[in-house]
Amino acid sequence: MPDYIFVAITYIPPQSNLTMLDSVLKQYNINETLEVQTLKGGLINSTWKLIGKNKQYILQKVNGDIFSSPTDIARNIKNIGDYLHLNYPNYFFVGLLPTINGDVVCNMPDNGSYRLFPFVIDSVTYSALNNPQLAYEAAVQFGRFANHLSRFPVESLHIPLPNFHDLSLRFTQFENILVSGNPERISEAAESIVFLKKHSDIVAVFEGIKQNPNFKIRVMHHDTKVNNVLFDKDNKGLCVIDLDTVMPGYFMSDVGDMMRTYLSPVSEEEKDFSLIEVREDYFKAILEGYLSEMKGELSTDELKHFVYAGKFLIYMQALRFLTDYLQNDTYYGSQYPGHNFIRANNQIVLLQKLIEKEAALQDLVRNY
Ligand code: GN1
Ligand code: MG
Repeated sequence: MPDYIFVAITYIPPQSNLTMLDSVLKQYNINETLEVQTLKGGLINSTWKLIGKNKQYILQKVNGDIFSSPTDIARNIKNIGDYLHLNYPNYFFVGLLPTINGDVVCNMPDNGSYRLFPFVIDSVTYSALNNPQLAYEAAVQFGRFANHLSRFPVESLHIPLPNFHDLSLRFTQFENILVSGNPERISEAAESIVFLKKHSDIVAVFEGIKQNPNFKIRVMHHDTKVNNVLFDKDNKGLCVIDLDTVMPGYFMSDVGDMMRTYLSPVSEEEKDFSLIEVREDYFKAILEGYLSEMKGELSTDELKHFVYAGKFLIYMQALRFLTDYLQNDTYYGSQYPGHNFIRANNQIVLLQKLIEKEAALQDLVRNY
């Protein structure tokens, strides 16, 4: 068994985890001594960076409670990678490494599914942005991803999470939990609940979009938060990562999550809501970056809803965090009491700030 040096972790992994790591890495024929770092940032899967003498890897355990078929997801990633490689040979895509059996996912009996990526040496990620140029670079990356896949057969994709960004369904789930959820938490959240109900016009607009043929169903990433872009040492965008949720969807999913995570100087984890802001220069950077790749693809109706995309996604994330709080944190988990309540209220403040600036941002789109 190779040696593992664990760093940057908050607990010593039990022997059973080491044995599991050993068995997984055998499947990839990796025998060298590795430094293992636990990467935090994603809320769903577990992620480690493995540092060997010459090679570095990203190992992930897919959360099987949420993703029922890691193999189908791996197939999506492979099919997209093959398509991009064929049609855009210079496009930088981080694909999955095969096991010794040639599989792109490593299913361990009774212990879930793992997968391995090469680590992109010298790449960096950010959880919040302090420079609009980074927002521009990230938006170019997601725009390019969508543009290059605009002729990919969208219906051939496996749908990992059915109705994932169906705002109508998210709203119904929220309404249902107000009946069946934790009663103390429901009383505690009364103000937030009133706010979210008051803004259900955002759902009504979505209902209209579903009926409008000018909104195209596209290959969307569905998780364009800023830590899903790799940058190089000079802060140039390198590529997009975390392709679990790539599936058919509307442009608002990708543009909206960029707005949700690039506009404010602080992330969804921030407890001091006075620090939440909507920065116009960052909006301009997203607009210019995304449209530099997607302008020819978006319809007039879609373009008119560019600002709406932010409202759509931030509102949905607030619903999802609050719903989870009211259902005792069964989806996102919680690292301290009230964690998902804080996250939900953080997103509510962000939505308020966006609505305050809506007219000004709409002008920026009009004048683009
Ligand atoms: C989850 O696990 P992660 O960080 O990639 C979630 C996204 C949310 C995000 C909020 C499958 O993404 O939809 O926007 O948390 N992914 C899933 O941070 O639910
Ligand atoms: Mg994700």
